Amino acid sequence: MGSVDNSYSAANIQVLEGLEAVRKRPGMYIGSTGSKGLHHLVFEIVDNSIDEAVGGFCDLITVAIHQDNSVVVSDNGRGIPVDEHPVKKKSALEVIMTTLHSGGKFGGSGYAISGGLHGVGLSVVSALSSQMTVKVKRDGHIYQQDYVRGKPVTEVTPTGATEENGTCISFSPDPVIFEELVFTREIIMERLRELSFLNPGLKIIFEDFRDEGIRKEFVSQGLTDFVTYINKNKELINEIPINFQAQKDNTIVNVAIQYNANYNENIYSFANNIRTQEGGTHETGLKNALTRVIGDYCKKNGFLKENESNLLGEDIREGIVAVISVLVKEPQFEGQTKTKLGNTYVQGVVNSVVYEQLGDYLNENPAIAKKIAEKSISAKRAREAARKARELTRRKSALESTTLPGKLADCSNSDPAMSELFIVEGNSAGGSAKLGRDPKYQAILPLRGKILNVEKARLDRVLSNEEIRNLITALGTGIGEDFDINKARYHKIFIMTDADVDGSHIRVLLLTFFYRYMRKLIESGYVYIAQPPLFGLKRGKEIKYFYKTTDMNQFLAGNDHKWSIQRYKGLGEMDPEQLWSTTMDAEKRTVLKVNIEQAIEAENVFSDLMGDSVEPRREFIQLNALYVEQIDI
Ligand code: 0RA
Repeated sequence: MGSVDNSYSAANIQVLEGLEAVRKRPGMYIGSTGSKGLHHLVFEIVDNSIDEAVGGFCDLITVAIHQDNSVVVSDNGRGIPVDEHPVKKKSALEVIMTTLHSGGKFGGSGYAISGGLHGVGLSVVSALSSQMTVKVKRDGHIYQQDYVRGKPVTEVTPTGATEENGTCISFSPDPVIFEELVFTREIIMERLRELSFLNPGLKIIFEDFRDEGIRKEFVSQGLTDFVTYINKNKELINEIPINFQAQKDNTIVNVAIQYNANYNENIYSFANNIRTQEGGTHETGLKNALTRVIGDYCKKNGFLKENESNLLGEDIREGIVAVISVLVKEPQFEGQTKTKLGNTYVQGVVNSVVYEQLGDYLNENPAIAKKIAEKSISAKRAREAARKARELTRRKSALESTTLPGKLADCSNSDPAMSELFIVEGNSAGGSAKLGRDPKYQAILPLRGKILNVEKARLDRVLSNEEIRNLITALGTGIGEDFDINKARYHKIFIMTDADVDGSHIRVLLLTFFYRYMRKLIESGYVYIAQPPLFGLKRGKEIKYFYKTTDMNQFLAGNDHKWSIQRYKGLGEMDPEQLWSTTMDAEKRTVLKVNIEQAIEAENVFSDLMGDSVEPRREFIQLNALYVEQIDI
């Protein structure tokens, strides 16, 4: 072990000032100090390992969350260089770990990740960690250096010999900085799965040693596996995904497309392995080319008459699942969340690549081309028919309706920021909730049974469903393209369902509906899952509530007899006072905020449940009948 170096030079002081700035305004570097920022720490390190993989130097990455909530990311890349930096006269490792914006590779693939909030540099992770250790395997040795809040507390020390190469970084997020210290398994798994789809052949192992623990290996054959994954259990138009890649103007373009028989469009775009949530030039290029090439095909092959109006983009995108991934030399990320690719020339590159390659594909695969053409034409006809029907009936749509649904027990408060809506499964639990709530700021909307399966319906049918119309009117936001978050009547929306299979089913349905038609609601952090207790332990007048089986077992182990166990299967088993004190009272309740990753996960579960094949649905129900308390979406 080395010792703390007390002789700081001018250069050191500058370094410390840089890292002080990171600690003073962490949000500037990682977006927030909540859950999102917390997870950025992991992704920053993983992105560095991914860079090694993109360059062809690494084929294995492991991410582990430990019981103390520290995270270890290791890879078999080249290892961070440790030799002396010619100017700074210090190990390159120390320079990289302590200097702001020194992550830039001195080599590598040339497609280094430098976008959005990623690419801020390892020094930022170090500065925001109460403890960090880096081990490097390189040049026959293992080297190690430790840091505390960004400052090295040891020299770069050789600790042993090895023939291998690689980097292993462990860190603990600093509790002084972060409001949220607990990593969410799903958020990390979702990103790792995505990275494995984007980097074929790369193996990514995920381990979580907390709670019951989990280990998962992600490895894929590329974007074709990505679209197949999104489409799993759906009825397909083309079984084998359409897939092509090309390199043009220093830009690598990779696209996979698979149509399903449903009506939604799912386009995911990535630039340099970063999900471009806000789209950008690559996505625009893809959409324009798709519309043009399928439109041309339909005209040329008689699916569309010469005098007929053209297909719109939305027509040819009905039922599409497409992923586009581009590697760009100097990516520019723009937009509110820096997730919009800005490089203008990329649009032309993608447009011409997709037009040519997909054009060839359609000509070479007439049977599939025919199915896609017919699906697009049928979407166009449905769109035109729906418009005519609207014009004819002039029926007030849910969007315009201003009278609140009769089933809604609204709150008296009119400030949305102070108002909460509980969407409650079943009329009887709805009744308890109405009696138990604080009517000043809590509104109750009971739902009768299951809501409509939105996966299988076009917007006009979604809107004709009464339960959904009630929900939309109660929320006040409108839906789809007319959605306006500023009109939300509540800033906290709780899904409150029974702790059984039906309950989780309804929760998944609602999340899917929000994800599909009111995504901003989730992105704005307005959607929550209420957490009713699973068990009540009674001893005389005393009652203790438990939300996890493990917690209750632990309690019982330490407090042996005399407690009688009550298991709450449904909300209806609790009286209004119990429902209030355990689940609704803002002072006492624990709630789960839904983030977009969880919603996507729900959407996947949803496909399992509501998709076209029966088997996964049965599996889900069997599994969850046994482990209902473990589902936490
Ligand atoms: C700087 C330069 C080189 C590699 C890396 C950093 C590097 C960083 C991380 C972070 C996690 N894993 C990593 N692997 C490598 C290039 C090294 C060379 O040119 O040999």
